[in-house]
Amino acid sequence: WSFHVGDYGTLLKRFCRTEQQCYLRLMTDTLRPFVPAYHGVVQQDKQDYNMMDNLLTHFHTPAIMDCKMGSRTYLEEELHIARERPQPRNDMYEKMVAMDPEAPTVHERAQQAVLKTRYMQWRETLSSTATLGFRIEGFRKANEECHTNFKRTKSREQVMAALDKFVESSTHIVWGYLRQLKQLRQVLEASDFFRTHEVVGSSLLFVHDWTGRTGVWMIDFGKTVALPPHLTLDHRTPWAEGNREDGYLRGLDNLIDILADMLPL
Ligand code: 4IP
Ligand code: MN
Repeated sequence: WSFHVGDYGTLLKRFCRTEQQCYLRLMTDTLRPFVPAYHGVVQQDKQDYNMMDNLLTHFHTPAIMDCKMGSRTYLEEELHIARERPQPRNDMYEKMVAMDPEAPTVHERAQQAVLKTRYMQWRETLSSTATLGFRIEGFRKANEECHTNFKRTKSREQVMAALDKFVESSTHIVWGYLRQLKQLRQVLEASDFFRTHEVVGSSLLFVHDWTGRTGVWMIDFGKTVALPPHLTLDHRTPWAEGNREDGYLRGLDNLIDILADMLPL
């Protein structure tokens, strides 16, 4: 795994420069309350780590969920690389046929390999990413194993059913998440960091426990990159190659909508 629990309520995640740059900027942005506090780089057994707060510290046997945000899960940059130096991957081919033996094309079958962008796009359309702008990656309820079988959770109804399982039908918990997501949306819409970054492959981490406490944080900035000067995103405009739009806020709008529909009228 790429991270582990450090001392004094911290978390160590394998060093990634892109992610470090994001955390440094985020610590001075209005988004700061919605990301784990960043504490710099530490070395352990010759490996560098980004050190941040462990968000689970103040919860009691928490339930956690990871939602990958945005309608695109690979960078435009990765698309350029795939064209200039295509590197078909056997591991992704294997993951693909394991889920659907019919999915690869004749050509891909002959190569026993698929391009990363093709694999990522396929995963986007199989799940709710392409249509709703986010997908559930997995969740773990208190004292249970992880549930990660959401690769085909695609329709609004399927997503709502999965969310309802995660919160165990608690309207109190749904209220808590809804309030925090609406706050997050307001802050995102005014954030300099957000306006000036393509945010891809980033997740929202949902945490709640039996005391009724809830929390939502933005995590995973390994593919969140600064835009060229003078280019900004609204994160809602549909993607067309070159515009760098990621659909993040469209996903958040849909997530808020679905949670609101889970509450009694
Ligand atoms: C994974 O596919 C996830 O999309 C990873 O994203 C991604 O890493 C992997 O690409 C890809 O194989 P599955 O979820 O279908 O297994 P995440 O890290 O958010 O889980 P990147 O680095 O693109 O985020 P590779 O190239 O690391 O295999
Ligand atoms: Mn992730």
